[in-house]
Amino acid sequence: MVGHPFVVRAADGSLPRATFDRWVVEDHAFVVAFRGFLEALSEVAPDQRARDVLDGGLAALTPELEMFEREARRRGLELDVDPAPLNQDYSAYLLAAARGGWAVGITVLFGVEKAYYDAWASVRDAASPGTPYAEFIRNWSSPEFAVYVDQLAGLVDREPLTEEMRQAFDRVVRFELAFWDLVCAHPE
Ligand code: MP5
Repeated sequence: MVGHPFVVRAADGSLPRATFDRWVVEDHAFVVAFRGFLEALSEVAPDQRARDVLDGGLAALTPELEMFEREARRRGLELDVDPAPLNQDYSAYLLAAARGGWAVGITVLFGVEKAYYDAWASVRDAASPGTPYAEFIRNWSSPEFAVYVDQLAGLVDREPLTEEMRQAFDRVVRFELAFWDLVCAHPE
């Protein structure tokens, strides 16, 4: 994932403006849908410890959505658009995973967040000090976010590993790669 052209080019500053614009619009729609996934997962959380970790994740979504809205205003982007079919498929998969029970749902949540931690930590490590993506880098590669991802890993590790969990994790990885592909493959 960290070798994907989106991540590599965000880090070296060569990402076309239109590609990042498309990512802002699609990812904003993803995060709006993702909130529904987190709420559905909270409902099947097995105990208070799990609910507390998920509550932290839900609370972080308000400032995160504001960050997307600020960036969209700066870039003159319309956020109220129909998400691409792949983005809708990913969101539908997340909701289905939450309804499929806690073990699969928490595995999916861990995969989604770990993907962004690894990607943005890799951008952070290679980007120049003047990077236009500083706010996004901070959002997903801060020490606080690393702690959240570790807490999610801890919740996954409490569950006996099943084939369904492995399959769910693999699906998340493939959706994440397809998401980067989607935003890179726009007409110039
Ligand atoms: C995340 C995201 C991280 N924003 N977009 C995609 C496609 N994958 C993962 O989730 P969150 O809720 O923004 O931390």
